[in-house]
Amino acid sequence: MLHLLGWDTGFEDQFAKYQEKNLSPARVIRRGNQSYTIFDGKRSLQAKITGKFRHHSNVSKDYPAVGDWIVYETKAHSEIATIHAVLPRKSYFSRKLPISGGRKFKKGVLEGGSTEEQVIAANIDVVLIVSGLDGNFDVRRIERFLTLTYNSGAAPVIVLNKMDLCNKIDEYVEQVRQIAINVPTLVISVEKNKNMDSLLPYLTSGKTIALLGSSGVGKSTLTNYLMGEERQVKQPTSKASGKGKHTTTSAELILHQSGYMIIDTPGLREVQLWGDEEVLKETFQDVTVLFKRCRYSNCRHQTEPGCAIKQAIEDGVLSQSRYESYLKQYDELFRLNRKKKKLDIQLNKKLKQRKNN
Ligand SMILES: Nc1nc2c(ncn2[C@@H]2O[C@H](COP(=O)(O)OP(=O)(O)OP(=O)(O)O)[C@@H](O)[C@H]2O)c(=O)[nH]1
Ligand SMILES: [Zn+2]
Repeated sequence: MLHLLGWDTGFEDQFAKYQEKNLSPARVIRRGNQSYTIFDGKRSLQAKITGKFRHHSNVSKDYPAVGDWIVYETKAHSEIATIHAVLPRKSYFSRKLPISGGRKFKKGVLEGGSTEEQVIAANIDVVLIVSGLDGNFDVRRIERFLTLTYNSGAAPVIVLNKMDLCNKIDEYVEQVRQIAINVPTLVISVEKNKNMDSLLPYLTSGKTIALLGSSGVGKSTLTNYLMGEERQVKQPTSKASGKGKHTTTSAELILHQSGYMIIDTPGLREVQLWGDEEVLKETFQDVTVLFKRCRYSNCRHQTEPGCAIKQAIEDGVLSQSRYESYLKQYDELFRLNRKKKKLDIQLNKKLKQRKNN
């Protein structure tokens, strides 16, 4: 049963030393506020980490994330479990979490504040990098998601969606091929149900899939197409509320009846944001370094005297198109950040509601 959840000989070896202690392996399918929902292939349990675990975990990266294989203990007939360990990850996506204040935008770059790495999803085999073939097609963005995916340890597949809206498909596919020579590239339309079978080779039993891509490319549409109603998991009865029957909640690791899994968490959906932060800082250094040379610290680089940007463009040191490309990404980042704030507010509301239940 476990192998259907992605259990393999690698995890088996890692687990050997716990087996003697009467502990069992399970996979994290949801991360709650104070607890985790874990699934062992037969049933789901609510699990908390032990005090000892907390004591030995120095950084948030050590804590369980959705997709992790954990080692747990439970009493007979109990639906509550304690997590003793997290097995080493095959792959993971993480984000840098601000742990102290002072992080803010300064002249278009994020500066200051300390950050800590938090794992947002683990043990993903295949990442579908979804991109639209409509007006938003951007090969640089695909390149960024490729880098993120390679860094995670998962294998990328590029999914070009909305083929129904495109009459330059060959041209776009060629652009993708040039930045991703050996990466499988699929051309589909979820909405028009075109070429959907091309996904099948990657949706195999025991494999864990995740979707990455910018806003509006069709990630939700594709996830719903693949998973439909399969999100719901039975939740054990809450002792506090004493409700007599199982309640349901939505899993963040969703098991398809044919045997593959999709990880879909708000955190993973926002991976694009951190990618963009990094891009602004790293790839536009030639632009951002100029901001510091403008005469006025609040220079808007339009008609202000002593503007280093204007000067650089006049001198041919900075090209107009390069600067515009920076502005475009800067706008996008702010748009996404506003969206992220909204998401955070919604998430906090949900957490509060859950606490009150
Ligand atoms: N024409 C066309 N539209 C599509 C296709 N797939 C999805 N869409 C539409 O694209 C829009 C955005 O799709 P979503 O699935 O919400 O995109 P998303 O990537 O989840 O976006 P976020 O939730 O913002 O991250 C919706 O209006 C979909 O109906 C397609 O194959 N063709
Ligand atoms: Zn300026």
